[in-house]
Amino acid sequence: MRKKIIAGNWKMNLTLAEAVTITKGLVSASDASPHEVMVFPSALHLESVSQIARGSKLIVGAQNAYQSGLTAMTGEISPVQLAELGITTVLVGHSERRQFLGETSEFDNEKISYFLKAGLRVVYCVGETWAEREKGNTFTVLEDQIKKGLKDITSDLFANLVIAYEPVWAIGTGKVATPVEAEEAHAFIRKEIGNLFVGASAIAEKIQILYGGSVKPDNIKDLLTKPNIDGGLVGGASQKLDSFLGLLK
Ligand code: G2H
Repeated sequence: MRKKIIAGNWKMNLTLAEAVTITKGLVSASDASPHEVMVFPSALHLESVSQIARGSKLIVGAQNAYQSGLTAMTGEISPVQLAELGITTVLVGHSERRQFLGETSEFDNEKISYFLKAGLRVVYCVGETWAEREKGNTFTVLEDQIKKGLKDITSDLFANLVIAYEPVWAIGTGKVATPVEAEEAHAFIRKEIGNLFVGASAIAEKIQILYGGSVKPDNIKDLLTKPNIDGGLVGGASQKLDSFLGLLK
């Protein structure tokens, strides 16, 4: 039985005061929730947010990190520095980073491999654009992102991997994939992971696959009733305390 994850991706939103307020409100709700609850604040807020979450079940993750120990890499964050704050989870391959910062699945593969070997838990984001979906290429794109992003990841590392399916056309647009569309993509992703190497199908059954893209308190329930949808990676609706609590409910 896969545990559900409700994760808030705060992106480059929220002031420090807002992030602190939401985090304080989430601590007891996370402790009471049967689900795993995560937040991904701005890197500048990680220290304050993780201090508030310390000792609770609320998981604080980084939106990005660089695949190296301490080194000359301007503007980036090492897992070593994340570890100092007790941060053990990191997002990789969000479509905003693919679209606007040129991240590729090959580059993400370097990150995933390094982070998993360093003991971090990775949430790897995949998803097609509207143009790709319209051309009937959704599954080809997902297959490519899975095969390239997870290339040479060994079976022992999969326990710390979570996938987030985020159709780019549904991100922050108010358009949500229907539960049927999302389930179809999730089932496909699980099958693709099962095809990665001999013995991978048992591993694929255990992987949590989250849906992301305009998830709200009023549509999350229908999405989560689908057998292959194991939670949500939520942007906008995670950035207000009431709304985040509504998602958990
Ligand atoms: C997708 C999602 C969070 P939103 O990017 O990762 O954002 O819920 O605002 O569409």
